[in-house]
Amino acid sequence: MKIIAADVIVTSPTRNFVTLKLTTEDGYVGWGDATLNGRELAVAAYLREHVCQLLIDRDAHRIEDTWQFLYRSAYWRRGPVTMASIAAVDMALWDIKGKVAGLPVYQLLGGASRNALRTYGHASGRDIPELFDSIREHLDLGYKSIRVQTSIPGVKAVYGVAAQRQATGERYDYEPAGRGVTPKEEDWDTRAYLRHVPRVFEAVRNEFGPEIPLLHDGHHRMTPLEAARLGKDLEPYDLYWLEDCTPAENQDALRTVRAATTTPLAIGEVFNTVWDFQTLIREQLIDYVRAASTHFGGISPLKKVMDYAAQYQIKSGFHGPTDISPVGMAAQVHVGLAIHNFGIQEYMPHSGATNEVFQQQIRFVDGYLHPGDAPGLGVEIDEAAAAAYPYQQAYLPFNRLADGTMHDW
Ligand code: EZ4
Ligand code: CO
Repeated sequence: MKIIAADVIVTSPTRNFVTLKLTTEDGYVGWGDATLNGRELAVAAYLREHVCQLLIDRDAHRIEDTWQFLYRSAYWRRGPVTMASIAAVDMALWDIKGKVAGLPVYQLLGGASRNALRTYGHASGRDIPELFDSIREHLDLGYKSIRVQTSIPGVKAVYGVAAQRQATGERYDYEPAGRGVTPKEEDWDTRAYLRHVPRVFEAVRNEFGPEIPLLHDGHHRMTPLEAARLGKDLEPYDLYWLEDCTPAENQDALRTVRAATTTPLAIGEVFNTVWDFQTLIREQLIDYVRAASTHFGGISPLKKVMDYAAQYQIKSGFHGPTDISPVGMAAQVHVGLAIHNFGIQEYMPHSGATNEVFQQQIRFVDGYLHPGDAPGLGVEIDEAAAAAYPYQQAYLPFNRLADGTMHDW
């Protein structure tokens, strides 16, 4: 079954998305997500200039061989631009195979291992009362597990606080990337952060009790020793996980954190191959794999890394921000439904405009997600709607310390 067309669609309904469309000779269409927040056009060019023409006349059924061809024939391996491009091809081919078989992709991956995926939502506040309101709102929406982020006294802007004003005056909400021609500068103070966060979790436990699974994202900003201290200080509050406590390029750092604390650790939203997880999984330095289908080369490698992690009782916690398109989200929800070692799925709904462009089957009911039973991934793009939202330049913010030094954001 030959591929006869490969097209890249860049659209910006609320935020930018890059989508690959593959068409076969018998009229099947498959969709893949290649969105890389703040660097979207690099992936679009990689696909348009270097990949699309290689897909014409290939057999759409050969998913694994096409993945290996794109990975190995480039010679230059890995990296977010390459792996988001390969991810889009992989997803689109799984979408086509499901449509040809008349089955949702999770059935092709072994069938459902559970009824639906439990999720966590993002609660946040500029202060404790605003945080409590946000937690209550998320519980009312059905979420059973809650990520907690707050402003830090003395820090003007910090990642993950929805009500905070961006430099443009808009609310942050779920989307940290700000539209405009330059990235926005924010500030950071690790000592203030380490003092404040345990007090926040103490207040949340006092108000909401011991049962709700609570999560927190350190967003790569701590040293190993600082992360070890935060993990220890948070132990009384029984976190479900502490995420990205250190920049995980230095994997030895995790041994220091691991030796110091029993707070569970989740890492890997910026990872793009199984090699990035090899040491962390083999040495059991993490508890949750934070990869996202879109940035990890697609459905095929996500299934493989989870099968490897299963040997060590390490579970999934796939990255699910709104910069993963509905296609990428569907792809990892199919994987999460099929694998035995599913942990939890991060989830926040896409905007109305995004849902107008991406017509999805995904169901969020009482805090649980299901990808639906449409053949393939279950997402179709309305290309006319997509064309009405042209690309708009946007950048993630960055941090500088009080003395002007660049710091991880
Ligand atoms: O900042 O995806 O856990 N979630 C996160 C995300 C990332 C964004 C960057 O584009 O850390 O919100
Ligand atoms: Co994160």
